[in-house]
Amino acid sequence: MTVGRKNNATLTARRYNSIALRMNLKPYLKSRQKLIDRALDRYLPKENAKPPTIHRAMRYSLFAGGKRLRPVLCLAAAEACGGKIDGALPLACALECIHTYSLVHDDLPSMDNDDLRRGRPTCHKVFGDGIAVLAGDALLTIAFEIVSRAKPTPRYNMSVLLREVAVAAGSQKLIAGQVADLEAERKQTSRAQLQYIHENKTAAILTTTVRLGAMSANANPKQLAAITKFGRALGLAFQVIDDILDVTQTSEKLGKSAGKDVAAQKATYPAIIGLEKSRAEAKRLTRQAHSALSIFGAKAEALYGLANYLLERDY
Ligand code: GRG
Repeated sequence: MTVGRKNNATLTARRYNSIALRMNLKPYLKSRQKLIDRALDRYLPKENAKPPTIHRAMRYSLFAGGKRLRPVLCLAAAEACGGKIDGALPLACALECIHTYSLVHDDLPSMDNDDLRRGRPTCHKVFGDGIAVLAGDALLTIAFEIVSRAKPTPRYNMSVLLREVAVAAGSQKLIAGQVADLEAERKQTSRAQLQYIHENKTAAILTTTVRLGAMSANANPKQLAAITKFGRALGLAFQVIDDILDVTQTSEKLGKSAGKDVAAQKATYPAIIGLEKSRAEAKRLTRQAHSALSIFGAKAEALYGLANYLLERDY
């Protein structure tokens, strides 16, 4: 980094820090989560819609108390690019459905075999393996139906939006990351392989989340590139933090089984580079995410605050 760019990043950080101090993130998150929950409730078939079992299972996992970080970030990205949250809402909800599908499938006995998710028994524990597989499938499928409700913008038509979602959820991104993760268990994993897993399993969906928000605001190429940089860095930071929390927190606090990564000999940052270096890496990536926001000025204050919020989770 040149001295000039470094100064620029420091200035941006100072400016945003003073804005972020003024922004009270808790009520902001609460009101956004409410808005997203209401929209998801509208988009999903009712529990008693035929066949009720599948709709109960979909809703059980979708309304289990997730933090809604991806949709909140999608709406904030739309605002950073000068758009309105209404235009981004279907895209935000679609991504939450994909995220929930991935959690339901990840928890299955044939994958991570987990009993606890979002503080309650996992989908397959309540509905059985077959229905949990189908609930995941149905959540993935409905995501595309929800995307089709979005209003395309002059630079991004419906096929661009659909492709963006399909690629992020597909065999070369989210599923690629999950495959690499499964194959890395109980094996020596290099830092480069670990980065591949994190980029695809976690950062790809997070990047698409913010890109879709930007697209709903008809972002120009420079804005979209900056949002993409932000999403990638934040996605990687998020996963490093998640790896740290798995080691340092209790199951009760996490709402999912803690210590599972170590037990399954998973490839994680703390396992490969140690806890202290992992913390430093999470901070470095968050700084990188912050400096990507410099072109947006005050419009990106929520994105800036959200990145800080993720970093400052108690770990
Ligand atoms: C099954 C194709 C397929 C993929 C599974 C989601 C996933 C990939 C694995 C789950 C385990 C994991 C560590 C995923 C990385 C992303 C992550 C940290 C998810 C948890 O996200 P939060 O904390 O969860 O936003 P909530 O419940 O708040 O939405």
